Formats: sequence, C-alpha cells, structure tokens
Amino acid sequence: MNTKNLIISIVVILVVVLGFYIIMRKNSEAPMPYSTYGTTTPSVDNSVSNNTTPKPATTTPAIKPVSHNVTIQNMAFSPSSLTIKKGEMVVWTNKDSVPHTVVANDGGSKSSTLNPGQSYAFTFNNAGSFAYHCGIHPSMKGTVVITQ
Ligand SMILES: [Cu+2]
Repeated sequence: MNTKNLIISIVVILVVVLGFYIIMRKNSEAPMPYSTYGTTTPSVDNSVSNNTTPKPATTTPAIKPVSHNVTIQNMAFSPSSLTIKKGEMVVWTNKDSVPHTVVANDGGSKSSTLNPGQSYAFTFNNAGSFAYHCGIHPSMKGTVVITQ
C-alpha cells in the first residue's frame, strides 16, 4: 500500500511537472514566431515590390511592339499618311458601317474583309513606303512611311 501510494504520487508529480513543461514551452515558443514574423514580413514585402516593379518595365517592350492606329471611317483611312519606325505595327480598325479591306498597291499584302468593328494588324519590318488602298472602294487610299 505505501509503495503503491508512493508510485501514484510520483506519477502525479511527473504529470504535473510534464504539464508545466508543456505550458512553459508553449509560452516561451509563442512569442518567438511572432517576433520573427514581425521582422520578416517587411523584408518579404520589400523583395516582392522590388521584384514586381522592374518586371513590367522589362517585359512590356519585349512582348508588345509599338503600334499605331489607323481608323477606317466615313469611307477614308485616318490618318491617311502615317510615319512609323521599322519593326512597329499598324492596326487598322473599321469604324465604318460597311466592310473595307487594306490592300497593298503593289499586291504584297492584303487583309481579309474587315467588317464593322474588325481590325487588321501588320508589322513593318522593312524600311520604305507602303501605299495601300481599299479593295472594295479603290478611291480610299493611304500611305505608311517606314523609317529605319
Ligand atoms: Cu472600303
């Protein structure tokens, strides 16, 4: 009986001491992550903003070439004469109520029929002069001058 009581009391003491240990550990560990989170969060934010800020600057010119818009409206190309640089793109958009086309005078390139609201894009990789007209309405004329 005495030894049993001793063993039980020792077990109880061990459990209590273990319980204290666990509570002490939780209390001492809890502030640690908070303090480290507090110090790492601003540095993470800085690296993210530093990484994202230059990204658009470097990717934008690589993906998107410079583009110029020519509006097709009131049976005319506007502007009818456009000067661009080699490698740049021209986008013709039909804002008229009838279909039009963009056809090179020398027959080199030709858009499909542009219905109202449709666009045709062409990138000029060679310097020179590109004279064009509407294949449906030959009186509609335009010129793109491509400089080096
Ligand atoms: Cu036309």
